[in-house]
Amino acid sequence: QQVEAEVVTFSVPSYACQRRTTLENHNTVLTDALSLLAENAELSDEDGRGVAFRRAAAVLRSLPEPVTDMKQLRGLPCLGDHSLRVIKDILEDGASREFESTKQSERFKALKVLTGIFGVGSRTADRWIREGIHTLQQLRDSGQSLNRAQQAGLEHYDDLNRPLTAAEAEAVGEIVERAVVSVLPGAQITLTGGFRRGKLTGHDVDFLITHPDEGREEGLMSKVVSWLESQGFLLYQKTTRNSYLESKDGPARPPANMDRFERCFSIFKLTMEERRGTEQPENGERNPNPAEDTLSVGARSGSQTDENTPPQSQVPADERRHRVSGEDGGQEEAKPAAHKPWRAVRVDLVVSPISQFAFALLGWTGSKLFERELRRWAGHEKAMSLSSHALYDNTQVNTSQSVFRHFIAALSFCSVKIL
Ligand code: DGT
Ligand code: MG
Repeated sequence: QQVEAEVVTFSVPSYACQRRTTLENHNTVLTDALSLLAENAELSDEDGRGVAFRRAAAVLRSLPEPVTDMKQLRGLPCLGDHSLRVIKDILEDGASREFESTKQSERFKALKVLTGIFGVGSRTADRWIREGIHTLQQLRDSGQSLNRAQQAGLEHYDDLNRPLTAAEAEAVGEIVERAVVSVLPGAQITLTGGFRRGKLTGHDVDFLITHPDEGREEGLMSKVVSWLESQGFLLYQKTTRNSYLESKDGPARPPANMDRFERCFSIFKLTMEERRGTEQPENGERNPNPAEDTLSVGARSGSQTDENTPPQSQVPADERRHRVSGEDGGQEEAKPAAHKPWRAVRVDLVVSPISQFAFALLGWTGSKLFERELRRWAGHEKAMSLSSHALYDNTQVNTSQSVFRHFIAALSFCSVKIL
């Protein structure tokens, strides 16, 4: 009798925030399939199923080598029946029917194209699809009223769906730095989001701004935005003010996953000069008010609600950047961007008081699953509530700062640098 060939099994901690996951992925076929199914669930308002697929994908992404046999998965956390079925189909039959049919489905393709428009969430996309709109051209021809964000999103669709490089993120960082230093010397900006995690490409550039003296950051965002606007750097911006102190349940205990910092969702105009890192001429030919150009007459601003949700945030970057490729994309591209001397870039600016800076930085570094898992771990394993504003020991009152030190000590096995 032959001894069964030895099967390598893996040991993986339950929470994503307890795992060291590098950018190297040995199981891309499996994780691509699970990520696409997660994206489809999220776009269909099935968040629970979306998270389950994301957790399963994250476990496979953390493995040190390719999975070749279902036996290797024994005892691994976060692999539910549905995910295991998809993995099994791929390992044993070479393909998952569910993955293939979802990927090819007209509805999924339309949801991707439409939610690829900045300012369009899954509910709006779903409504448009029910009205027979599946492509950008059909949307343009439909006479649908678009809010200001969506108009800008449609206008800059190709740019905003093309991945940004780290060099472009750096160029944007220099502009933001110039803006911040001009309006409040001593203020500090920190790159957050995917680029802070070392990703080579991203869908936007995220920054956190603070000042070492508590309170000096108040009013900073509007000045930064005015400076950027006066220099012609903004194609679109929408600022939401800080609502942390005025909310009825804050500052005592903000609900997890909510963030009430003053923030600016924007679209920058990044010219070739900035991308090459050269200085702009003093008297360049910039449009002093380019944001006006993006508005078409009769815009019904506020008639849609998606502006209030974080644009594109439900959709993973890795999928987003391929939106316009393939059959749909080929026909959708309005004009080739090749010879344009600038590109549109999504930029998120967040202002935090220094007292909440560590939490804000942790919260805005991502990834989304990491953040979710960190909060789940804090709640379930440490009886603490973590948000982007504070950390509370659920068993005590008013201990956020000292608790944070314990928490960070406990986190030392993670590759998160806080300050
Ligand atoms: P990408 O797509 O290449 O830009 O990848 P990320 O990881 O930079 O994703 P992004 O820019 O959507 O968000 C950056 C991180 O900031 C994300 O991992 C979690 C956090 N974040 C984003 N939106 C919100 C929000 O509305 N509230 C809070 N608390 N955090 C957010
Ligand atoms: Mg980002």
